[in-house]
Amino acid sequence: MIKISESIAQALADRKAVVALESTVIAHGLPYPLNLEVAAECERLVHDAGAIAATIGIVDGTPTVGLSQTQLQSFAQGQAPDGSPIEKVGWNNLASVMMKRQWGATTVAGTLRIARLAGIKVFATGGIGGVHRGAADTFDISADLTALAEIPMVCVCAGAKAILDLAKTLERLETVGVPVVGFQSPTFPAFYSRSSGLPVDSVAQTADEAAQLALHHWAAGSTSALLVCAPVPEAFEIAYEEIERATAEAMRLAEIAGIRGKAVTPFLLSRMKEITAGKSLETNRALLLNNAAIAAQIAVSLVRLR
Ligand code: PSU
Ligand code: MN
Repeated sequence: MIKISESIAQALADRKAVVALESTVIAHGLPYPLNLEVAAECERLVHDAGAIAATIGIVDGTPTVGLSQTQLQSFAQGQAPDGSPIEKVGWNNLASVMMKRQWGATTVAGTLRIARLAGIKVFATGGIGGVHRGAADTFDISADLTALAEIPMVCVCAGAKAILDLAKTLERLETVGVPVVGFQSPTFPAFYSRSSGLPVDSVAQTADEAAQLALHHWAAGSTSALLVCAPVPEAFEIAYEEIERATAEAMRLAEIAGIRGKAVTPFLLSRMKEITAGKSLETNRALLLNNAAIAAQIAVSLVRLR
């Protein structure tokens, strides 16, 4: 039912380090051609750290682990070869995209599901989805949290996207039993900024420590993910107050435009880009690369420690 590229299948059979990467950030999170460059750079950084990169998406209805260069090109341009748009795929529409033989970019939730089917243990993204601001009225809570609750995977991120309610997102993660681990950080990062000021459950100073935490988490009977949160490198940080102002403005525009459901996150990210005059893109790129490199180190540690 899923297609795994030859080199990734071989790496998994040989119990080598593999890192899963998502495709929604490519198709719906970043503009072309920056998205294509970032996708390639993430894969290269994973390889440089001694692991195999597996970028995941739905190609012509088939969940595909290890997208080819030409497939990545289609995702980056947001269009299947026949010109139809590339769907954003979570848990609610995975089956229909498969059945209708469409192309789909997988979110954190969608990617984790396929990565588990492939037997991958480590995944990297930018920021996870979570509890949206105003969720008390809209009930908008990302399926990423459901996925993290159910799938045993090390998920490396720069916290949850800053457009969310971070305190409520942390509460949900606690409720579903996902350990939130700061990577060399005592606080939960706020995506564009290094700290939200909110405490994490524990701190890992090294990739080995993060891998050890994951092994203990699963040995203790848990079947959920471990969320490893790495702050964006300092040189690319945007001040928290600046991001708060931009977020408020982006949310105001979303309200006026009547944006709902799965269109909310891509809409807000692209308004953030305009409001910050492109600065948010540079930061998004930097944190994606940082997370991919850390995930690869953790994957290598996991293989060695097992
Ligand atoms: N991180 C980024 N950019 C993104 C996303 C994450 O730096 O575009 C995507 C992820 O695929 C995540 C999704 O799963 O946004 C969350 O969307 P929603 O809030 O609609 O569940
Ligand atoms: Mn949502």
